[in-house]
Amino acid sequence: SGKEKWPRGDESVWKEALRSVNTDVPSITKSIVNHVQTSLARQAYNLDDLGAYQAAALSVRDDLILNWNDTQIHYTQKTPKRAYYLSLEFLMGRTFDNALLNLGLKDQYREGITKLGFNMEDLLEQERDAALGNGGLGRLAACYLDSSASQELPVWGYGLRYQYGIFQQLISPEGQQLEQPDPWLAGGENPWELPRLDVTYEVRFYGTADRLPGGRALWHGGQEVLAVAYDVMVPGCYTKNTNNLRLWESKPKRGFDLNSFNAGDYEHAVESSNSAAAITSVLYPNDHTTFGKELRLKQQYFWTAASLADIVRRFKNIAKPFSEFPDYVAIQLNDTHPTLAIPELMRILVDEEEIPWGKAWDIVTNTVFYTNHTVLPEALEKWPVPLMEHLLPRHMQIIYDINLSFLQAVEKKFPGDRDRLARMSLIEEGFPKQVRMAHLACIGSRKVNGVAELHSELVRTTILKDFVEFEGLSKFSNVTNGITPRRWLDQCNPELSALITKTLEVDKSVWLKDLERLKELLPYAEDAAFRKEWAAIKQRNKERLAHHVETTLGLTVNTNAMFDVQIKRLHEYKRQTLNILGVIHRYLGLKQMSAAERKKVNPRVVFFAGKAAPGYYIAKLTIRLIVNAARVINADPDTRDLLTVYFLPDYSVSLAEVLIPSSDISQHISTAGTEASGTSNMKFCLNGGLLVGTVDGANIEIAEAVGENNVFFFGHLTPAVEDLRYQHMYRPVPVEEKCPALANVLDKISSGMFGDGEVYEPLLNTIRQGDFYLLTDDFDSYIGALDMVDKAYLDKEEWIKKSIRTTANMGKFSSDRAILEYAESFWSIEPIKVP
Ligand code: B1H
Repeated sequence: SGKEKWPRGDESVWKEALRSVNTDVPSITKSIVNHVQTSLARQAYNLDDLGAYQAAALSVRDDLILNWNDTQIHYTQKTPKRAYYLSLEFLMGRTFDNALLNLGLKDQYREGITKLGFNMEDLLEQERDAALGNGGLGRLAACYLDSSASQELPVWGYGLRYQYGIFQQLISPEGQQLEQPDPWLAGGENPWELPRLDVTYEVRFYGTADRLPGGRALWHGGQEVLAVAYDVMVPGCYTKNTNNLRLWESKPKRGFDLNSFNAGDYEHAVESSNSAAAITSVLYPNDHTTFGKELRLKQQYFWTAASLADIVRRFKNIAKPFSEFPDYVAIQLNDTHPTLAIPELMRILVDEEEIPWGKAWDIVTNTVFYTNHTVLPEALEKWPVPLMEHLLPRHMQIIYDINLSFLQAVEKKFPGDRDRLARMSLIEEGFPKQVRMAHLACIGSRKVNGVAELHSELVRTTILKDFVEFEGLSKFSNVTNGITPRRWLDQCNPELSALITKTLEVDKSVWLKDLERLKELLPYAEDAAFRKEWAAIKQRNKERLAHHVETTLGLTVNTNAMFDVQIKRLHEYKRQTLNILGVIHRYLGLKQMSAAERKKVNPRVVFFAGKAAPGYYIAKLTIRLIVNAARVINADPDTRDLLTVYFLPDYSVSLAEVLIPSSDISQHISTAGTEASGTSNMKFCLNGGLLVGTVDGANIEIAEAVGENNVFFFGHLTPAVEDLRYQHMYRPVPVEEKCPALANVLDKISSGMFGDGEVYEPLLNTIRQGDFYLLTDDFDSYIGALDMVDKAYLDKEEWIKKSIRTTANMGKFSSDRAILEYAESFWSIEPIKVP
C-alpha cells in the first residue's frame, strides 16, 4: 500500500543502495568489469572472448532479474487471471542478443564492449543454443513466450530442464548422419536461469491406488522423485514485463537409500537415485513419431504433476474457492504431450481437495485448452494400458471413470451406434489396449484448436470428426501460428530492420509490436532508390552466409547466384527427397546443354539443413543422397558456376538466423494436407524471400496475404491426396510411364552416378512402390514451378518488388497476433503492465 513501514533497518540506507537497470555506457562497463573481477574471478590480462561474453551476460542477467522480480511481485499483488503454456519443448536458441534488443540496450553494450577491447559479434558467437526442442512445435513455444512478455500478458511457460538438448549432428565422410550428445549446460553456470532450489515438489510413480468411499482414492507406495524449479527469465520487447519459464529438474528425494548404503550395498543404494535423475536427462529426438517408452511417459507425468502442484499452490495463496479456479487459471496443452494434466488435476481436486467428481470435471473442462499440431497418424500419442496401470495406477482409474461417463453421454445422443462408441472411446481395443491421448485432451478441454486454417479444418473433418458431431462446432477453432518479429527480423536481419525503421519514420518498437505497420512499405516497391537499398541488404546477407560457410566448412559459395533454401526436420512428408531429385534433374539438364545455352541459365545455390530422427532410416538415406549428390555436382567443372548444393550440418536456431535473411526462395513442399502450418515459411517471407510451396498449411494464408502472384505454388491439392493414394495401391502406374523425367533421375542414382546405387534402393523404392507422399504425382509440376522461378528472377526489378511486397504483407504472421487470439478468445486474460 506504500503506507506500510519499511520492513527492516534504515529505509534511506536501503533506498540509496537499491540499483536499477544500467542504461549508460559507463555503468555498463563498470558492471561488466565487476563481473570479470568477482563472479568470474579473472582479470583483464587473461580475459578471452568466452570470459568477456560471460561477464557481459552476467551484467545483462542482473538487469533481467530486476525486471523479472518486479514483474512477479506485481502479478502476485494484482492477482490477474494467468495462463500457463505447458510444452515439453522450448527451442529458445541464444538469449544474449535477444535480451539486449528487448531491453533496448544493444547499442550501449556494443559501445561498452568495444571500449573494453572486444567485438560484439564475436561475443555473441560464444553462447551455446538452448536447444530443448525438435523443431517447429518447440520454436513456436519460444515465440509465444516472447510475444506474451512483449504484449504484457501474465503467461508462464512450464517445461523440463533437459541436461541434453536435441543431439548434435555430424556428417560422416560417406554422408551419413552421426549423432552426438548436446551437453549444453556443461560449461558451468547458465546465466539465463535462476535455480530455485527451494521450490520443490514430490512426484509419485508406481505404487497402489486404493479406492475409498465417495469416489476418492488413496495412492501410496512406489517411487517418489523430487522436482526442482529453474526459472528462465523471458524479457518483453521495450517493456519492463519479464515473464517466467519454469523448467523442472528431477532429482532423488533422498540422496540414496540409506538402508542399502549402511548394509554396504552401494550399487543398490544409488540405483534409485540414478533412475530419478534420469527422468530429465535427455530430450526425445523423435519428432512426429511416438515410441511408447516408459521413460518418456515418466517425463510427461513428472512435468505435468510438478507444474500442476505449482499452479494449484499459487491459486491457494489467493484464498478463493476452487469453483473459481477457471477464473484465475488457464492451461494450454501444447499438443497431447501434457494431456496427463487432465487426470492429474482431477486427482488433485477429487482425492486431495475432496471436491465431488462432477464439480471437479467442470473445473477441469473450463481450465484446460488443447492445441493439436499434426494429423499424421504416426504422431498421435497412444499409451499402452498396462504401462499406464503400472506407472500411474490412480490416473488409469480416473481415465476409466472419465471414459465411462463420456461413453454413456455418447450413447444417449447416438443410441445403439456401437461403431461410434468404439471409435470415440478413450481406450483403443487391441493387444495391448491403448489410451488415446488426443481423445482425452479433446474431451477434457474447453477449446480445441489447430495451427492454420486448413489444418484446423482437417482436425474437424478427420481425426476429431466424431467429437465435432457430439460436442458441436463451437469448441473447435483455429489459431494460425505466428513468429516473433523481434528474433526473426530485428535480431537476425539488423540491416533490413534499420531500413524499415528509417522508412516508416517511427521508433522500431512501434512496428515491431504492431507488425501490420509493415503495409506502409508497399508504396516503396515503386521507389527505385529504395529497391536498390533493399537488394543490397539481401546481397550482404548472402555474403554473411557465405562467410559463415567458408569459416565453418571451408567451402566457397557463389554469392552471385540465387539462394534456394530448404531447412527443416528431415521427414518423408516434408519431401526433401523431391527437392534433391529436382536438383539432380536440373543437373542432368545442364549437362546436356551447349555452352551457349548454359550462358542463359540463372546460377543457383541450393542449401539444405535439418536433422533426422536417429532411428529414421529413410530420412537418413535422404541426407546421404543429398551429401553425395552435392559432392558430384559441386565438383563438375561444366556446371559448377550454375549449380551447387550444400548440406549444412547441425541445423539450429542460430544457423536459421543466418540462413533465413539470405534466401531468394525457400521451399515448403510437403504433400498437401500433411504440414499442419509450418513457421519457417513465415520467417523467410518476413525477410523478403519468396516461397516455393504446395497448397498446404500456412503457405495458403501466406499466399492470401502477400498475393498469389508473389508465391510459386505447385502440386495436387488436399482433396486429391486420398484418391491418388488409392490409385497407387490398386492401379499402380510405373514411374517410367507416369513421370519419365523422374524415372530418368531415379535410374541415374541406381546406376551409381552418386556412388554405389544399391545404397539408395530402399529410398528409391518408397517412390517406385506405393509412393505414399506422391512424388510421382507432383514432380512435373514441381519442376514447372522452379522454371517459373527462373523466369521471374530474370526480371531483377520486378523480383525486388515481389520481395518488398511480400515483407510488407506479412503483418498477420506476428506471434503477437496469435498470442492475443489465445488470450482473448480462449484464456480470457488481459495485459497487465508492470509500472
Ligand atoms: C509439429 C509435432 C511434433 N506437429 C510429436 N507435431 C513430437 C509431434 O516429440 N514428439 O513426439 C514432436 C513434435 N510438431 C509441428 O508443429 C508441425 O509439423 C508444423 O507444421 C507446425 O508449424 C509446428 C507448430 O505448430
